[in-house]
Amino acid sequence: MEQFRHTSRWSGYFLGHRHAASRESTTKGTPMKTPLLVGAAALALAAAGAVGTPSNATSLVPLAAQPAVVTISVQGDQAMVSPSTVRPGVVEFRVGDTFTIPGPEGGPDQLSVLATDQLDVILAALPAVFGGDPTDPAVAAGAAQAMRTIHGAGTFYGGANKGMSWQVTLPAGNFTVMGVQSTAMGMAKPATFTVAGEPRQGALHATQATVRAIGPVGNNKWAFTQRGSQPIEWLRFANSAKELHFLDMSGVKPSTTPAMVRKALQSNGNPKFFTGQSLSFDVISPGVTVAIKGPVDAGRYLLDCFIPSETDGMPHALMGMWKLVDVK
Ligand SMILES: [Cu+2]
Repeated sequence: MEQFRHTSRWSGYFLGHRHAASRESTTKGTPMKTPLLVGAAALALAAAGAVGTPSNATSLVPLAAQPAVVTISVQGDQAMVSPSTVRPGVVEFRVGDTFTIPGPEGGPDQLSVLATDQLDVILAALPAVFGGDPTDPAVAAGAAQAMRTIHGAGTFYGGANKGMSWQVTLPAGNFTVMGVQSTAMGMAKPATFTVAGEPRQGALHATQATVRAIGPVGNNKWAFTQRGSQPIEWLRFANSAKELHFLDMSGVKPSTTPAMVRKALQSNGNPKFFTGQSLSFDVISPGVTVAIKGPVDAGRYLLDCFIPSETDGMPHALMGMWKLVDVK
């Protein structure tokens, strides 16, 4: 499952520990970590206004409906956020492309946003999430407890790789930006920003498809819908379940079948069906919905999440939280 290590932050931790031996033989922190989709998103960003706003909308949409734009990045080992205060409502986060943090894993290449007044509790619990082999009952129990702690200690509003953008509705309060991929969790020193003042009008950007996490605790599933046959320029990701979830959306060969995925999940092998394309989006809490800026190219994808279950510590994907979908 080496591919998962490259395409997901939290799953990377989990599988990184599980496959510590094989990791030693690979070039640390380098290849395939920059998925094609991320590159495409960056290009779209560079093209700026060309993509975003239909010409007929520019004059009709009042300025108040435009989301606040917040840029998050890393300088040295310090997470950065600008501006430091925004009004409640839809916020568009743009992940800067300036950060590189040295470290065994190459440092965080994903920055995440959360609201918590117990950051120390979350940081202390994180190592147990990635504590090792989940078939070890003690490890699994520790991971489950850690997830219950993390779930209860904050609200997670997503996170994305450098060059990516997403929108989410934020209430008034204090928020933290941090990168947690480095082996020293939270190695990118957290930055904070404040949401305060008169609420802004406006809704999340229109999306052409929705990925939804559903199901009760211990029995999470994915649901996917694409409206019509419009290409996916923006993707909605909603957590309608009861546990924390991240989204891995990895391109797979068109011939990939559920049986092949099932077999891969049960083995330690490196599946051959991945194309190298992927969209990786960090944890959102139950009740949170985000709009992620794509595009997402047409093709077959594997949706998965490797967050340990709050029930028994088993990674969600190993409990059935994966789905093959065809993007038109
Ligand atoms: Cu999950």
